[in-house]
Amino acid sequence: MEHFIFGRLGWDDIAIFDVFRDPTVSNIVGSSAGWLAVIGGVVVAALLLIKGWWRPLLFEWLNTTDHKKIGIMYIVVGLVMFARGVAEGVVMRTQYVTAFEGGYLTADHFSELFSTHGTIMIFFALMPFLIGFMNLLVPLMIGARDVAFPRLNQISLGFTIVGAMLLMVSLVIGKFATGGWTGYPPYTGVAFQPGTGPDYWIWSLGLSGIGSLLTGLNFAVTIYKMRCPGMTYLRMPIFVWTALCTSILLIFALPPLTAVVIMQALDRYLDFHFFTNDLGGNMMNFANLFWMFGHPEVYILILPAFGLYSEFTAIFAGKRIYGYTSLVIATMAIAVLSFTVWLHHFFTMGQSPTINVAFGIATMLIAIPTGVKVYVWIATLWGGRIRMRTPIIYLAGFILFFAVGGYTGILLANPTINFTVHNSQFVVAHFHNVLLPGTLFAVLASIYVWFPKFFGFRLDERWSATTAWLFIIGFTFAFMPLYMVGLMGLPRRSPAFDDPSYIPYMIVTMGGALCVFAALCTLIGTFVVSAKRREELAVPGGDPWDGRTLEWATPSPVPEWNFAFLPEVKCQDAFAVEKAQGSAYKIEREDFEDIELAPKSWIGLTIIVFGTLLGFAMVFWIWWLAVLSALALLAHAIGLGFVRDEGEIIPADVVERTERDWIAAARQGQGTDRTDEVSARNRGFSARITEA
Ligand code: HEM
Ligand SMILES: [Cu+2]
Repeated sequence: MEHFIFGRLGWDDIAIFDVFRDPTVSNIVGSSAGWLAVIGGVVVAALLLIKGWWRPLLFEWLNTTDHKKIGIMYIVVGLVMFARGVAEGVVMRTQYVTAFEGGYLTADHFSELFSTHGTIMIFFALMPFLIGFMNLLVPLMIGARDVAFPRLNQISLGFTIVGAMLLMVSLVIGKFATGGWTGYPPYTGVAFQPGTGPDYWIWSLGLSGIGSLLTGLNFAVTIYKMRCPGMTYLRMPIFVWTALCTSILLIFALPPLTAVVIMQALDRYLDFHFFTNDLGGNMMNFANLFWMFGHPEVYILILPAFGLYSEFTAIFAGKRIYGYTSLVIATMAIAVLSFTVWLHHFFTMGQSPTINVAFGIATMLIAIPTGVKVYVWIATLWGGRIRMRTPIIYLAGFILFFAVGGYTGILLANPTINFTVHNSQFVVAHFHNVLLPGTLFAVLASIYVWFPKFFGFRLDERWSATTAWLFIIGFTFAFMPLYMVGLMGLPRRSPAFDDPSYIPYMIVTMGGALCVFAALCTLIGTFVVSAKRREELAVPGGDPWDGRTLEWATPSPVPEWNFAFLPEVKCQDAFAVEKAQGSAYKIEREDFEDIELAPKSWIGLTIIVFGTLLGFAMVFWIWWLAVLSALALLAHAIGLGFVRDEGEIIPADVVERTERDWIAAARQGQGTDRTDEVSARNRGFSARITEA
């Protein structure tokens, strides 16, 4: 049935029509999701056209190489995908409530749901969130004008969007994999899944993985090479340290993923036998390679989050971080150890007990540096003047829950215990327990903290705090009961069960999931309400929370060139020290110079368009389109070598005027006391200026 023009794409693949062909409940749910995506896309396109937003989108955002805008785009992509992921979570939890009667979705549909949900949450929600924050903060925190390779940065974003696009397309055309986010063969091999599913998984991970690898290289070089004068390693903010470790993890962890994805593609497309037992392959090759990436990946997701917690804990406790050096050492230790434990993901898959024990002990060792960190945050709070703002609500939730998640991790690291609970809901409880309070809460809190820096106004406190409470309460009810049902024996990834005693727990967890969904709605509400009150919440002074690191020593929103002069630092927390000594907000030099911004580029858009076409063509065997798209990408990449493009020059007088206006305003500004920092009086000027 292969066709030259359409490959194996046929009418039956248009999933949004399934509901008309066969209106079962499962098809109604699946097609509705597809229609929602289509209608959403049409509405967005219409708005872009009617309101004329396509112009700024195209000429200010999609072709920019500004690290701040790229960071914002990463986070927006993350939020869109996160919304889909949460909705899928709710649908799955509803399935579990009806699972005693066999569930309202087919087994295949349920499997597709947990596969897209897991893939989305890990690769297209949490990773874009954290890489987004690395983009936003690292150059500013080290006193640089941009990352080392701004255009490469755009390329990374492009590849990430390609992966996300493929997942969205799979909602409408064809089916996604049913093999979970880990995609283990032989189940994802051609023999069991000849359709498009595993191929969607292969290309979305494969292509977005290129982007993540390039991000790692870019940020490692940025942090090694672009630090401002005086910014020695031990003066870097903790977040920069965690970004450095994450970059190194990305560089070493992504290649095994790329390798395993390519091998799986060769197995599926060209009948290789890397992972098929009967013809000399071995599935264990897949498991090992995948988790050589997969375990460091969880630290890619948690280390920058730890960095964010460290930064804003110091800010909202009003003192410097306790135990800076121990945090640095702990971060490095975790990064190194994270490469030595991958086997704990398959204790039950046939190694000798000796090997299991070695990996179990290595895993438990990670608890030591992680414990150090938790103590450091508590010690930072201790004796501080803590302000109970939204980020501290998230922090409190995090410290409590993360302790639970960490302990259950130690339980799972014990091979004997692991044999009884592996593949049960206990595991689902564990990883949501570390990922939601660990990474998601850090990201949500950080959106609150740094939003004013990049948009010029604060987020509404009441809405933000409500969102935080809803997430915490929702999380508790959605995931804590799963430890119990896991111990009682309910497997994960199971569309049905035959023991009625699970039902009450399932009802509670569905309630929790709905509460998380409500939190998602109030999160969106927070943005809407705050945007409406933007005048009142504006913080042109740039320093609404009495910040400590260099990014706060700029106006809000930050000008495209970041700093008029590259800063020179003499200590940690340079801005906090300057404010305390009364030497902040001074212009000591007159030699303002023209600043050349990084050139704009269209390579990102080329990648989004042709990368998505390439992935799609490979999934549906449309070979001519695949070749053409690949050639288009190659041609643009080669072409780049021949053009000499120059960035926009910001004239010295514009730089000077911006700087002087901001400083004059800061010197006259009514400084806010910390007690009324959420009131309209907070214009982003620290109280100390008026004292000085
Ligand atoms: C509203 C919030 C969420 C709900 C209700 C939810 C619910 C679920 C459910 C029901 C499953 C399937 C469990 C099973 O296999 O039986 C699942 C799997 C999973 N979830 Fe979530 N989840 C939520 C948020 C998140 C977040 C924030 C992440 C972040 C990374 C995440 C990552 C995962 C992963 C990796 C899987 C495993 C998928 C697989 O088995 O391949 N989830 N979730
Ligand atoms: Cu692991």
